[in-house]
Amino acid sequence: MILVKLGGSVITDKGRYRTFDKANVERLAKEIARSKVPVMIVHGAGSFGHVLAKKYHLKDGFSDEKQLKGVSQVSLDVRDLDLRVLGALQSAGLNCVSIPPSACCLMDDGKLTSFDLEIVHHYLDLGIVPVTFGDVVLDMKKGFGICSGDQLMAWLADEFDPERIVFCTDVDGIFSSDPHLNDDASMIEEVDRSVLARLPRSERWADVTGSIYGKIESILDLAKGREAMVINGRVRGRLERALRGEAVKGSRVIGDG
Ligand code: ATP
Ligand code: IP8
Repeated sequence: MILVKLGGSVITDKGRYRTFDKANVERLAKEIARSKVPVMIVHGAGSFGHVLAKKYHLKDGFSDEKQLKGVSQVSLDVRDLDLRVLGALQSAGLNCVSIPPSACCLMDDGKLTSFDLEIVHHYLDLGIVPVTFGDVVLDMKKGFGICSGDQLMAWLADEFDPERIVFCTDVDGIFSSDPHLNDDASMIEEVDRSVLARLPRSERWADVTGSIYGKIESILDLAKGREAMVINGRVRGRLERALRGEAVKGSRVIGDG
């Protein structure tokens, strides 16, 4: 089984609230279906999650009743996004079901501590593709919090030990600096913790889960003894070839142990 993350930068326009990239998601769905490889899918929240999560300070947990409107709206928005992704996957011929983290996950002080996977196992056994996503989740310490798709990827990788792990973003891989802001940025083919420490920090869009740096941190954690790749999900054919095990342009993340 291959664990795939469709990043928020690939399925939405992260700079514009609730802008779904239908064409790209439909193409990716067809690529996944054509590859005929068993997968489990996680998707990011993109502009359906990060914009309001930032506005209402949801990552910091409960401090004010006014935030509850934000919890409710973000929860609604990410479900809306998830339904659109599921629709594209189903139209491409993949039988899939949604696993909403708000209903089966718990966090403690911002860290995912519980994700009941018995149900996910049963769907996989039936040959149905489970699809989960970055969401607002109950937090035992803070009341609520934001669970990123990257945290879910780490949890699923530990439980299911996938053959390969593929993260799709809107750039070719991990670069020496943000390639959208710096034309001289060069792609780093092999990324380890020392690379993360050297990366200059910048943030183009609201991102409450640590942007690319939070992502590299999560991938370093989950990549122990496993192959994890960051590839460009906006380039036609790249995900399909990666799923088939062909060599594609991208960054390989090498875990600590
Ligand atoms: P989400 O977490 O919402 O699902 P995502 O998985 O698509 O999003 P982002 O967190 O948006 O991924 O990370 C990709 C973005 O990170 C790129 O659009 C790029 O502009 C930005 N970025 C900043 N620094 C770097 C870097 N050193 N290498 C690669 N991308 C970088
Ligand atoms: O897009 C964030 O998940 P991500 C989830 O995978 C929300 O970082 C609700 C902002």
